[in-house]
Amino acid sequence: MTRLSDSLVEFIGMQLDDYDRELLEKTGFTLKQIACFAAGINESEFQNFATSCKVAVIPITSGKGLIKGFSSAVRVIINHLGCGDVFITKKLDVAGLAEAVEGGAKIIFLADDNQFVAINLYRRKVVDNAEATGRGYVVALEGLKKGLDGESVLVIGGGRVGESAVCALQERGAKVAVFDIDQGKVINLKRKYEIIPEENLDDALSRYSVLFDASPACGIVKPEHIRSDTVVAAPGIPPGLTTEAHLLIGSRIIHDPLQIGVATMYAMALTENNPIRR
Ligand code: 2YJ
Repeated sequence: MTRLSDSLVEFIGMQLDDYDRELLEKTGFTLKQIACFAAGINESEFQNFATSCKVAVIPITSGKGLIKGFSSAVRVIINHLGCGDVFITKKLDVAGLAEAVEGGAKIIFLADDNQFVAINLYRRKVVDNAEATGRGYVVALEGLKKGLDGESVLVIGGGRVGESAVCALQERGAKVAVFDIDQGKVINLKRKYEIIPEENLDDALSRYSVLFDASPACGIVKPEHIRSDTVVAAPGIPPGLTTEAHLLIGSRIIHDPLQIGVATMYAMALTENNPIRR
């Protein structure tokens, strides 16, 4: 899993309105709508839950330590979705957790270098960023492509985000192929889902125009793979496109470091529903 960096998160708060406008132009959905669709709730239900729900973000120093701007980016994203009652704990780690609970938080957000979770303390529900990111980006891809039913989609990367995407893509009627440099991950996914395993990435990229890039590799999607109808959902950090491929694809790509994942975590943590699982 790629660790986020200060520079990736520092401007998220300042640019969130522009980000949301661009998302709407590309996908037809706002960030809130993407989160709600991914979590399986409607916007008014979301609003009802959100107004009565205090949220705390707890900075965590373990591993490589704090990422400057990470907690405030998470806070601003949740604020942007309509929750006015979000605070970052002044204390860190365990003391921060105690402060969050004593301060009446119903949902807490916390991340170390390996895992990023939202926990609804009242419902005893844990939402993992990887699962939420996969589900949120599938909704964004659906908007970008104007529907995924019957579409063939290549998922690059069979890790936690990739698996969540496979599951959500199949729920939306897509035919899903998976490539991972570690073919063992593809074999494991094939045991659980009806996927088409791909062994050669270059060859696969020449045949698919709907791509879900859940891999941390860069420079794998090249200009020759980009067709006029190619669309890409790229939650992986960095995105797998070369600079030239990125220029060619123009606005037919969704990529952000945190926004869709955090928004979807929040919506999933608020609701009682669990998205359909196998
Ligand atoms: O609290 C802090 O400032 C840090 N402990 C944040 C650590 C953030 N964690 C990561 O960057 C992980 N690799 C998970 C990020 C998942 C984003 N898709």
